[in-house]
Amino acid sequence: MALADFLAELEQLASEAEAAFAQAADPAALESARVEFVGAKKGRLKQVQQGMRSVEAADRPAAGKQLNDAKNRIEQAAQQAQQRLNSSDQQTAAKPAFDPTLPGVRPRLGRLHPITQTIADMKDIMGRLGFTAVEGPEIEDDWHNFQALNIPLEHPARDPLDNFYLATAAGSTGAGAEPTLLLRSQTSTVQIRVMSETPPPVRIISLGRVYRPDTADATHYPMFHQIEGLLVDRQVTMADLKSVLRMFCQSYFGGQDVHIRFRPSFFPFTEPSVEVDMNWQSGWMEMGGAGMVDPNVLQAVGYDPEEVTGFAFGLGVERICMRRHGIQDIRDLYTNDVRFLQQF
Ligand code: FA5
Repeated sequence: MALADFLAELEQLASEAEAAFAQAADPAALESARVEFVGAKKGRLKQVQQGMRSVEAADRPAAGKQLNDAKNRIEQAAQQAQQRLNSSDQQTAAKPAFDPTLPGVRPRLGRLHPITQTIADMKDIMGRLGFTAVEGPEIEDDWHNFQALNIPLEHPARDPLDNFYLATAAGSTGAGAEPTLLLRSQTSTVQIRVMSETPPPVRIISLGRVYRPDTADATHYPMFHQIEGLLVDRQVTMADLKSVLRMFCQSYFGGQDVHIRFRPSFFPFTEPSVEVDMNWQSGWMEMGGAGMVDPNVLQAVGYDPEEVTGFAFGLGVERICMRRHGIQDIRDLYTNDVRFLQQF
């Protein structure tokens, strides 16, 4: 046999063996490739090796060297295949078997902020007392935030130090033809919006953010939430107001030992007016303001004060949430410390 033919046969054998070992996908395929190529008796390598006898004597050393190279290539391919299958075996063994009988694992979801939870509870309780929740804008004009609420131009409640006025297109804060705009300082604005658009009877609540340039301390924050309530009908009395607020507190605080008290006070848009406190630590904490809707306000929205009367209240949502959960400092609600928030 000519040396060139022998070498071609060897090359063909080696590359077929390499391909077969590379494709072996499981131990059985690996074993059958071994038998085919390097089997002790009938392996194809053995057969090619026997063909070396017919190569010219002078060419045999070169043929022998090439035979050894081919053997090495085939052995290496077999070893690599073995290693590949061993490591995929280990990976499969490392994975725990899927057990369809185990209970499912719940995804780790976030949770609602305590203020969002409080607002939902308040809507629920007041809804059961027959109050419909309505929304109002956070950017308000002078009419809804002050004028219609019986707060005249010279009233100290309009002081720029107590309100977040917005610069208008002309760059002023409302002097001249531009309307005065501000971030609403109370949800009482919604009373005016509702009464201007709806004839009596009215029975609504409105919950949302309000803004005041107050210095933050344990019970004050520059942005906070209020729940506003308004009921206008024939013969509504102060006793109705007190009953509704007591029922609300009883329902919201449940079995907790929470007492509320009413103190005479003054608001330009209610007459008489009260402040509502709840007991807190060894004293009292102000919860909100309330009173009978002032006849001037009823008139400003086109209602007849001889026909209808009403009560209104505006309570601080944060303080009520703090009282229920024993939160000592309002700032904890807005620091966004996950360890704090996870408790609710
Ligand atoms: C008012 O805002 C009135 N609009 C309430 C009202 C409505 C009276 C309807 C009559 C009729 P006052 O400014 O007191 O009232 O605020 C009400 C409540 O908001 C306070 O009692 C307190 O609970 C809460 N509050 C006020 N300022 C802050 C603040 N900076 N941070 C947190 N809560 C506050």
